[in-house]
Amino acid sequence: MKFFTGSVCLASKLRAVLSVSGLFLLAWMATCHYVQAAPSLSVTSLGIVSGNRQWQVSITPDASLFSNQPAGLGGSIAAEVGFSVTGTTFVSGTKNAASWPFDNPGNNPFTSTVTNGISLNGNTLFASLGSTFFTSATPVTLLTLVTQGTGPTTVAWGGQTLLTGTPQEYVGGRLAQGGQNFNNITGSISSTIPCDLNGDGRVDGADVGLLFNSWGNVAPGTAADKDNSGVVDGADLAAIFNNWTGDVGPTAAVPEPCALGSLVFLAAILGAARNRSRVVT
Ligand SMILES: [Ca+2]
Ligand SMILES: [Ca+2]
Repeated sequence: MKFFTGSVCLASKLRAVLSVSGLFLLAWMATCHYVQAAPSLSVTSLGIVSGNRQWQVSITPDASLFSNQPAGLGGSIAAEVGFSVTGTTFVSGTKNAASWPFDNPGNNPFTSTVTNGISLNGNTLFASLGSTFFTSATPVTLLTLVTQGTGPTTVAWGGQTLLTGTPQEYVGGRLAQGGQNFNNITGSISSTIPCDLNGDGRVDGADVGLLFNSWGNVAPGTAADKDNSGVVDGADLAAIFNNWTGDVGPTAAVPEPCALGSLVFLAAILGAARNRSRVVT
């Protein structure tokens, strides 16, 4: 479904079209843009907290889907999204209950059953939640995810397919707003570790060695110059020690130098689900 960026824009352009000529028509065509109206999902890394990684899942409503309701101009959102983490497991998934108080039923692609709210199972987590009435198109936290350990990993989302029907229909994660379903909500985010100079997922002696190799005056942007002071010195060494992870477990047995940006992460992870998103009003 496509929408104009704004009714003011539409009205003013229509006047231009009606009043004059093709020149205005051309101007209208050049300045009015169609946009894809849809709420969106984003995930950010909150870094390492108490020995585990934390991630924040946020939803941004689309204001063009807001409608006048007794509570004012706005709308609610239903979210049904599966998450998967590579190489480790989920410790917890906690919803932002103030904004998402409703545990909706949703077909869980990982269990092939209908589950309500948040369902955690090892390295997968499924969330089917309904929101309060939003009146602003600003990001609102949906979930805080915690994954086990500090090693490098990737959290991916989406990837749902319908359990029933032939052929099974790929729908990705699903967000519902304004009485419409928006499918194919997919993506992934990979962790980064501050001061991991060789990108092996740990901050340890190898990184200290790299730092000493660059000791002294350096060019701007040198990786070991953590504070961008133009010199690699004790301050940068202190930064490494402040982010020290040492041996972080199983992932440490598989060094992958400089591989954080090139790891092939799982994309097709999630199972299948008949999605039953509904908008809570
Ligand atoms: Ca390292
Ligand atoms: Ca420095």
